[in-house]
Amino acid sequence: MSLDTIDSLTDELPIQITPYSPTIGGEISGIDLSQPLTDGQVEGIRAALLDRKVLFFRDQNITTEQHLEFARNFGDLEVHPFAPHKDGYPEVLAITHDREHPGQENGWHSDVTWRLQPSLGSILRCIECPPMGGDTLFADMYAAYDGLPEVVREKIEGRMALHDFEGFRVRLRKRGATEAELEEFNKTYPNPEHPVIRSHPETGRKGIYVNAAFTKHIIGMAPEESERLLAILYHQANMPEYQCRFRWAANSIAFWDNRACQHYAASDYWPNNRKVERVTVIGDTPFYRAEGPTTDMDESPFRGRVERQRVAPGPNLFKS
Ligand SMILES: O=C(O)CCC(=O)C(=O)O
Ligand SMILES: [Fe+2]
Repeated sequence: MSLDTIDSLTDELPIQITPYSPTIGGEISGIDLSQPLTDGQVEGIRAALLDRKVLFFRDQNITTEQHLEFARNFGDLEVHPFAPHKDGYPEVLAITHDREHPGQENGWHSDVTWRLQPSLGSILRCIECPPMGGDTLFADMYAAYDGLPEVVREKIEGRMALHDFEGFRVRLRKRGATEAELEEFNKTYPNPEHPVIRSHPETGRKGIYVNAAFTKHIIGMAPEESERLLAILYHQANMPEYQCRFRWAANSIAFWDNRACQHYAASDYWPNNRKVERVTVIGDTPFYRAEGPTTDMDESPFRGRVERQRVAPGPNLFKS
């Protein structure tokens, strides 16, 4: 869907969308999230999210209740079993970093892919912002998929990969969790298998759905081959052509589609404080469908080295 058609979707708008890059990111203006939204506004935001993969809002001085209310427009809310939440609000993840607790979300990932049903999206609000640094980067996983050479796609289409919450296990141990408690978590959150390439349930588009934080290996593949292909797939998120970058201010909000993009919080602001709060909308079971539109552009806008990169040892699969 083009940005122009989003405007004409409803009579309740206008909302304005300022794109951040050719395929990902858009800043929304003309909406006050402290007020209940009309159905038209919700539909407009949903359509913009599907097109842009991540939306940004500025100067939204809202309460925690209003943050939750906004998120509920898009589905039921998730309670994170491991990460700390805001006092009295189990559905609000509190992510606070300071001199004693440096930022640690600086790895490309899609949220909670260790769940059987990973989230639809997350709505992150900035409470306290460092004077500089602490940006969040987002990478378009459709574009990253579209940019893969045919020889790589052939090896991974239809494959499944195993996901695990290992990073949280390490943190839980540090916080003093016993092995018996960890065993309970392992039982409650058994390792899911998700498609390496996921079809988006609403747009039908295919995107890379493995991430360096939670994916372990590709099922049914020799370990070296799995490692090599995962290295190629993870590297796609690193390419600036597929990214946009968000500079936070207090009361800024980012709303990302966790099914279509990955994110990375730059940890370059220590020893300053950075405080954000996240509300997460529950998603569905990921699936793969062979057919599907690969791009909504006449031609890929990405040219040059992005098509010739070498990212793993061995033959360069990006060279045709
Ligand atoms: O702090 C951020 O900008 C993002 C952290 C993160 O990975 C998340 O909220 O899911
Ligand atoms: Fe995240």
